[in-house]
Amino acid sequence: MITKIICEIEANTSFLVTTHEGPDGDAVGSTMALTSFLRARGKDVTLYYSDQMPDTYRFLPLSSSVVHTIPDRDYDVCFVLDAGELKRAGKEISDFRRFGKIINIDHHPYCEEFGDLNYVDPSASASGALIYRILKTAGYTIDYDTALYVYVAIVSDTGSFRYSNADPEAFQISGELVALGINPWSVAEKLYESQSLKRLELLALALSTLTVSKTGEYASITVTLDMYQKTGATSELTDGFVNYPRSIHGVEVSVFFREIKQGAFKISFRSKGKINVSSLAMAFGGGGHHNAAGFTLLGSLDEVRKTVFSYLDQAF
Ligand SMILES: [Mn+2]
Repeated sequence: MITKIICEIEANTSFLVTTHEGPDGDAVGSTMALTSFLRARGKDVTLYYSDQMPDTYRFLPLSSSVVHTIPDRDYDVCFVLDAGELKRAGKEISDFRRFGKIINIDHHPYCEEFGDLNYVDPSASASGALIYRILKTAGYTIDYDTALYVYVAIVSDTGSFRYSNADPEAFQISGELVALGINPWSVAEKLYESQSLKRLELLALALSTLTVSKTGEYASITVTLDMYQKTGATSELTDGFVNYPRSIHGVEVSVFFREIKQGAFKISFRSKGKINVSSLAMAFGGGGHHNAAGFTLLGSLDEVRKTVFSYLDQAF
């Protein structure tokens, strides 16, 4: 599959590169690594995200070339990375048909085969690792910026090498990137030690909603629309909030309720490892990984909480 993808790259000239809504570190890192490779090959590349990316990633050199509107033109190939399903790339991409081929590169276990080519490997730590394999196979000499993108992708998706997907390949690739000049502390400082005050103020409000189940096996926090108003924070700043309830001793699954509009909530699950939250989320029409999954529910906060908690009570 890697060879087929490289052939498509060689044979074509214009590329649209995109990823899922609410881009995270892997989404940003993998698309930027691919973009810098394609541009180094003299290709004409548009890097498009349906949503704004979190400020955290603004230090990445290619962040200035990200667009949020698809240009009115045709492309030979559309790359969709780390998306799981095409609709997660946003409505503009799902409706966009002005490309010859679509290439899907992903590591989600239940990735829909929506591409003309599908390079899906759930055993990979990050989509960034899949891009790295392609770049190496293509014989590309990884420059500093590309190394930075791949490193950000892997660090983000492995929770700084703490999650079970931090496999030998994740360490091996990262080792090569560090040898190329990547400084783990300076990246960590950018990603984790440069929070805005607004984010911490929002987190304080979110933590005040903490609930723990009777058995102590799951815990939740909530962010509502009025909390954004109170703090002046935006939804991008909630990235990582879901991990706090999970950090409690004995809690296996954390639940994060995030109000996306009046009467609609995005629910994220994070597992410590014993529970497969991807199958829990599938019961609600969502999906994800063993340790991280999500879905959307309509209703008031009380209704949504009741639905999710009674399902979890049964599941446990
Ligand atoms: Mn990923």
